Amino acid sequence: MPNRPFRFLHAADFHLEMPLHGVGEVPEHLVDLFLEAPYAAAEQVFETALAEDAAFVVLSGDLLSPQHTGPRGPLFLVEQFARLAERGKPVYWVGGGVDPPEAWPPAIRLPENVRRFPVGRVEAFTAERDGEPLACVLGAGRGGRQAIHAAAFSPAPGGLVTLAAIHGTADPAALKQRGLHYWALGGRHDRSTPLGSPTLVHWPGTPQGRRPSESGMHGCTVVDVDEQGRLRTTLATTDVLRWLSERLVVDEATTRETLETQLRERMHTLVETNPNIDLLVSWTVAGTGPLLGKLRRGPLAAELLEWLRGEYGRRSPPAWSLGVEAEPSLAMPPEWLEQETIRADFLRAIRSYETNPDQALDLETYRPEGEWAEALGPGMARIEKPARRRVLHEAALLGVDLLTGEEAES
Ligand SMILES: [Mn+2]
Repeated sequence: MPNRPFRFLHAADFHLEMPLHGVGEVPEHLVDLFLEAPYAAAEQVFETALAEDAAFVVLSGDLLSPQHTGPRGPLFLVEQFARLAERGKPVYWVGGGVDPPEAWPPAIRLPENVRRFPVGRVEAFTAERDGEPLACVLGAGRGGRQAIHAAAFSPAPGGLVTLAAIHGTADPAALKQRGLHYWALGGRHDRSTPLGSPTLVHWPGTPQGRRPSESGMHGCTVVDVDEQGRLRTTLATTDVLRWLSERLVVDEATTRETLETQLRERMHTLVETNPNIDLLVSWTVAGTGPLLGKLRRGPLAAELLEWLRGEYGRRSPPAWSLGVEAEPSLAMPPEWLEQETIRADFLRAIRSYETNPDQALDLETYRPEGEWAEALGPGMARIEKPARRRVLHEAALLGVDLLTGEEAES
């Protein structure tokens, strides 16, 4: 049966309760944007649905924690939903970790066009246009952290395009077997499509990156469905502030001047490829040579940062540099292990932990009291590979850095 072509919009993880974070200080001219970005980006999602004339909108959870936003969050969503209602566009919203249906404040009424899914069982809605069915939208809220139960989802009879809205992760192979057209997933802040046709499995990511690690473009996904029921996804960017992580490589011959030229050239490329949006750039310098040592210690990193901020950070739109850091690398002369120094003792101890996986790290003694202890969880004492390898590597880097004198560097 040929389908009627249509278009819908898929978004998730607005996290209206979560401001931007992960930086030591926010310059005065970016403060408002830091606070407003989650709302501004979410508004862009609804703006996109209207501009692209999506038949309906699928929201895959973690839109807001009403407890933490206070009334502003729910009132904002109601206002946006109402804009879609005016144009006859339904919203299918499945709850995630922070937004199960019962978290919604009962005093704020959701517009009629919003369909919510129950927790723990699958409910099916039929999206229509002019009285004709366009698609079957399945969804189920999940309690706690249980895995997605793929077998509970089945395609609608008669070949009607079927979507499933779920918040969480699942094995794409298990989802593929169900024969649905589209898995509208939520819960990952990066955009990803682990499986293409004929079953599309897709996370649109959060509309707005929240911290330095959530770098690159963020937005929502416009999905086009053709007569054959084939789907095509397109990113619509919605972020109002973009985090970028840039890595430069230097060598023995690199001088401060050539590094400045590299920074300048890269910055121009960033501004060109990310036009009309405020940028937050973290710089990492890798490679070899004396300049790296100078970046690790001494005023060079701070001076470069000051220069970058002066040159690019106060333009409109600004490209604000968050930091300039030398990439940690453990390139060290082998004789360091043989010496009669504290550094050598330390490195030998690290190596012993590396070569004897049964030797417990015994980090329990360093475990802080109170709230932090809870955040770290009980597993800290029993760190497994590859976390164990990473911890040892970080410890070695830090130890070498602290136990190596200035002269030894040159
Ligand atoms: Mn989330």
